[in-house]
Order: sequence, then structure tokens, then C-alpha cells
Amino acid sequence: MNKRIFAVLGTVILGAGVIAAVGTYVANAKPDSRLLVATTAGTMDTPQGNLPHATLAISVYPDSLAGTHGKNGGAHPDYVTYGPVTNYEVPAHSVITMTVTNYDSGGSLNNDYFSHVRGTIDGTASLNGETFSHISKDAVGHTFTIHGLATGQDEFFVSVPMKAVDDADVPDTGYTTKPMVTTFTFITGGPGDYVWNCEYPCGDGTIANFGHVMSTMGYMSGHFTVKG
Ligand SMILES: [Cu+2]
Repeated sequence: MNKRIFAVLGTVILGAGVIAAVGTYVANAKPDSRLLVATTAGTMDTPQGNLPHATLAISVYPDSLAGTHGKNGGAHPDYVTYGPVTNYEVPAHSVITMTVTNYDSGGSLNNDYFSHVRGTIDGTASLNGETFSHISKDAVGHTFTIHGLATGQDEFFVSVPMKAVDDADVPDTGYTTKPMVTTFTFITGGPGDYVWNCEYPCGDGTIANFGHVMSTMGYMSGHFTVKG
């Protein structure tokens, strides 16, 4: 960018404009452009009729060494992360089954709200094959929470808690052989660009554990695109 344009731009975005610009940047930031597209899987009978079905399988890790963030974990090898990538695409007006394999331990939620399954068919999910609608707020590893906002045409909210792996089952190196496998199914509306994030305060250290990994895109947050 040449200096003159930069100077003009700098003036324009001063004051309240800075806040708006930062907000827009954060909302549109795509530091990791890799995308995992849901796999089509025939059709499924749902309360809204027989719909196209697609599946998406992801994991959550207690560090960033699983290859998601490059060799040796990239900039933050100690950050917990979803993977294999954190941007997902699913078809519109379809029924989506997501499987999340959690290898991480956890703790207590600040807010009991996110220990409940929300926005899925029947308001339930399955944990290692057993149906559930909520878990203890003191045994949460992470949550997968899709927020309907911004460019989305339809309101869209799905939030599912991932049960924590027992501390005793988390090895010092490598990943547990007893992950918590959560499966849930929900119906998409029209096309839209959404964001998802984890609502468990898994970002050690700073403000109420919502710093570090929790405020860095591409670990505990990403894009969730419903494509028409
Ligand atoms: Cu998390």
C-alpha cells in the first residue's frame, strides 16, 4: 500500500472507525483458509421431511501437534485445537451429522448454558453411543457452538458440549486411547457464512481463561459455511 493511501486511510479510520474496522477484520479474518467440506451421504428422514444428508468428522486435541498447525505445531504447539482444520462447509437445506472425537481433558464451564445440547434434532446428541441432552457443567472438555449472525439469511444456532476425558486417561505424551466421541445431527437452512467457537474457557492464563487460544482464530474458532 503506498504511503499516501495509507495516510488517508489512517485518517478515515481514526476514532470510532478503528473499532468498527477491527471488528470487521476479526469477523472476516481467515488466517487459515483450509476448508473441510462435508461428505454427502444419501438422504435421511427428519422432522422436516426427507433431506439430503452429509457428514463431517473432526477432532479436538490437547495440543497443536497433530499436524493441523504445521510441523511441530507451528506458532503455538501448546494450544489446544480442533482439527484437521477449523473451517467447515456443509450444504444448505440438508441434514448434517457431525462427529467430534475429543482427546482433551477439561473442567468447569462458567455458564451452565453450554453444558446443554442445543439446536440439534430432538435436542439430543450421542456420547460414545449413548444419547444425552446435557452433561455435567464440571466435566466439559470443549464445546462446538455455531452462531448465526452477519451474512446468514437464516437464524442458525447449534451448540454441543464435548465431555472431558478423565485426567487419569490423558497421557503425558501422545493422545488418549479413550477419547470422548460425540455425534449430533442438525438441519441447515439457507446459505450463509457463520462462525463457530468453543465456549469452554480452555485458554489458560488470561482473563477468565478466555485469552490465548480462545482469542486466536483457527484453534477454538473458525468459519462455518452453509453453501447453497
Ligand atoms: Cu475449547
